[in-house]
Amino acid sequence: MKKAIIEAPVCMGSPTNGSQYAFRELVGHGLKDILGADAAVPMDDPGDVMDVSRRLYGAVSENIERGYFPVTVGGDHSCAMGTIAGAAEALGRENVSVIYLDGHTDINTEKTSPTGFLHGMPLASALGLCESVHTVGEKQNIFGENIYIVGARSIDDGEYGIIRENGVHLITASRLKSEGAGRIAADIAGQIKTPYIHVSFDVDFMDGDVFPSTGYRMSGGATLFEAETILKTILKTGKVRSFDCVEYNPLLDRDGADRGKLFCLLSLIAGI
Ligand SMILES: [Mn+2]
Repeated sequence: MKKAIIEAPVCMGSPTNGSQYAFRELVGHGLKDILGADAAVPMDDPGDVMDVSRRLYGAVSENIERGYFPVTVGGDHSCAMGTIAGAAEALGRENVSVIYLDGHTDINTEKTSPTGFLHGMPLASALGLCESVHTVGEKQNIFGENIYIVGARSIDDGEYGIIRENGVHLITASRLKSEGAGRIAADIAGQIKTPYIHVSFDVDFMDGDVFPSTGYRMSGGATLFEAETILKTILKTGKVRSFDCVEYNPLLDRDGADRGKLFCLLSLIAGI
């Protein structure tokens, strides 16, 4: 499938600085070749978090409709408000599952968030639980039973209730470790009933020692092998139709070692 890399130059949704440069850094070092992508689309004059998400909504849906596989490179994870809404717009919200690979659950609303940062809210926004000012596309863009959060190990109190009430699947990092990445990924692939999958991959899905170039370094996360196993199995379903890669901070990656790891993982997309 033809691929388009889309820039999400946004870091205002989080308290850290640097992830907004990831697209330029990765594309500058050859991400287009790694992915075999036909296009890399920068975003000029990005504006605020919601402005970026609304433009991503348009860019992702248009690219899918034109037969492209959009790979959105953030930026902080607030951009998933736009990318999930865009996939739902193009494919139909009942047709899309979201596999959310992340050390956090990112399902706070304005009311439950301890910090107020929008990068902790994209899944709540996609479920239609946030205020309209923090909503993109339809009020609700995805159904809870079609969301699979994998690898979380930092979950706020209020998020547990939202996950339960909305039937969201939560596979914590400790479960990933105890059951094994291969089995977890195969289970999810078997459970998914929709024809399409949107993958939202936060690099803090991986352990902070494995991949330190990110805003929130946390222990207990996935190894590179586990990340690779999960991505391979999900991609093999043939259902993945759009992809986000977020929260890589090139300012923290002085020797480019993490960029190399990321290229290894993203190269798996080249084959689809
Ligand atoms: Mn995240």
